[in-house]
Amino acid sequence: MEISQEDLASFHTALKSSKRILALLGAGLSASSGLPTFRGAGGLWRTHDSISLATPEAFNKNAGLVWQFYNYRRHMALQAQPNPAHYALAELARRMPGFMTLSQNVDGLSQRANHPMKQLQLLHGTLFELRCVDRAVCRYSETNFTDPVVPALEIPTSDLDPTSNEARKEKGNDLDISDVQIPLPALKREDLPTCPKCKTNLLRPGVVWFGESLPFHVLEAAEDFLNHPNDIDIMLVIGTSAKVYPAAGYIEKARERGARVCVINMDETDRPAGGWMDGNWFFRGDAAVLVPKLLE
Ligand code: BV8
Repeated sequence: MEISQEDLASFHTALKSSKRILALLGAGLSASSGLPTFRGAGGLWRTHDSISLATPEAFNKNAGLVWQFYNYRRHMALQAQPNPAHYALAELARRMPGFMTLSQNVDGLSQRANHPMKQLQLLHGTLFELRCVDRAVCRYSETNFTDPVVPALEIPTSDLDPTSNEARKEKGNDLDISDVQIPLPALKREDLPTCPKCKTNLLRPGVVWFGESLPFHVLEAAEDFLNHPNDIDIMLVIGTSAKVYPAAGYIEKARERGARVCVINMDETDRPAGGWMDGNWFFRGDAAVLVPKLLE
């Protein structure tokens, strides 16, 4: 996908004189690392209806199913590698103290690309933190990369992993994640991760589900960045359909602080709500290819 040299030059000119940049990252950033997006071809939402799985109600109703979903995503994320876009964003953070990343992604790839953590806000948490399901009575949480998270969640090797080469060879590149049935043996509650502190409640993935508030410290850090006396020069919107709130709302907030918006997206039609202003940029293509070019 060729991008206009004129647009690239104008972006580079703006980047050179920028002091404060905000980035909103979505699943499209990790697509080239082999992780399916939520809405795109083979996306998780289109097949596993992860909206219905990514809720406290689903967990209360069928924790085994929800754990199979998240254990599978942990497995895939651990198999994946950060791509050049993850590294380019981490590099920008190191050279620009006024750069802040707001990531909707829970896959841990920005962290593994050594993105400075004080400039990385995980809006929707991470697959690799587990916490007690009943925060009102037990504050236990842990960082956890065990795969599978418990033996009962072991994914049989027979199950084609859509990101594996064998799977792609087998099904061709249009393999859809729905070709992979997460094994759904009925799991007993005692098979699932249990809180080692209160010893009664289950552990849950440390992600933000629909209907749950984003972590307070993250909301505060994002507000502090937006409320800084100096304006924001550029708002980078990378690989996101910008449909989930309050995450998507940060684009408009940055615009109100003077930001010019730069969208990097595979799909020409995926533009943030609120109209398209002069001075914005839209670069259509793979974030893993475009982001390093833009931030060099
Ligand atoms: C809250 C963690 C209140 C879990 C996720 C109406 C208006 C406003 C809000 C709402 C509303 N109705 C309901 C709500 C609230 C709801 C919401 O926004 N719903 C949506 C469906 C409308 N929001 C919430 O519930 C939030 N909480 O509001 O709380 C509150 C306050 C106080 C007290 C109590 C409650 C919490 C939302 C967080 C949900 N958790 N993730 C998990 O991951 O399992 S959301 C999850 O989905 C992701 O984190 C991400 O945010 C979203 C998916 O979006 P994308 O990342 O953009 O992915 P998508 O597939 O959609 O798009 C990929 C894009 O990449 C595409 O554009 C594609 O073209 C592009 N692409 C593909 N390949 C590439 C590429 N681009 C570049 N290169 C490529 N190679």
